[in-house]
Amino acid sequence: MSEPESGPPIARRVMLSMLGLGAAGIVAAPFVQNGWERVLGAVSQHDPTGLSGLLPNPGGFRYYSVAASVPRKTAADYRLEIGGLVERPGTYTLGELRALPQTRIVGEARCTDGWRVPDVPFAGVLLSDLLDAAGVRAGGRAVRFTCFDGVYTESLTLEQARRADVLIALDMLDEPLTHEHGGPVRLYVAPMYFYKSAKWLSGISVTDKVIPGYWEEYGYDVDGWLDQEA
Ligand SMILES: Nc1nc2c(c(=O)[nH]1)N[C@H]1C(S)=C(S)[C@@H](COP(=O)(O)O)O[C@H]1N2
Ligand SMILES: [Mo]
Repeated sequence: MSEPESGPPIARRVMLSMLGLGAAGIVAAPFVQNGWERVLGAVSQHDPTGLSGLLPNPGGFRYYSVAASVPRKTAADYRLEIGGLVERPGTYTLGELRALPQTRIVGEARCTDGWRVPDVPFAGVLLSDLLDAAGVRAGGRAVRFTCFDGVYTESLTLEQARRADVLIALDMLDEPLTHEHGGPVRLYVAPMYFYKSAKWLSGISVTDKVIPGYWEEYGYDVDGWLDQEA
């Protein structure tokens, strides 16, 4: 696991320009409660805009978002699209996802920034069930995930995506996923670092090869296994 030396340059410019905005910028930023934490340099590699992780810190989590603002989606307007190299592309509502067989996994949430939360329950639909329902076509080798924050992306090989510990999670901590934790639907890749668990999931696309995700473009491993730390 290699950490990037510095955050993405564009995001850093955004952060600096936000500091210049002062109170107006802070009020406009939905995730920010305290400006001082950023000023003191408490900006993580995963949080280059400085917009997240500043809320009260329940149970050791930090809330991360690389997007400055994320629309809220409810059962009424949430949709998950599945497409790419599949026989039957389709769209699921939240109700349709809830109606499918649910799997509960208790795992660790471990960020490369150094924090970890053990024994976190996640529940939802096995990604493998959705892939089977869609019917992966012969050339399918990998899965690409997109998010309704409009920015974040992730990827898994098809073999990884079909594991029994990879969930399209609807619940976290035995409650419906909160907006801050990526609700109403996030990916949960139990055997990998938490950056693989894309929040605000809106798209699943089967591809012919792995397309590196957001952090992977900045040097993170596509294979983010927890048991192979550097
Ligand atoms: N859409 C989206 N998903 C994301 C991220 C993000 O910035 N945007 N950050 C990732 C990282 S680095 C971590 S550690 C976890 C943090 O999840 P949490 O905010 O629920 O604690 O979400 C992952 N999924
Ligand atoms: Mo992370």
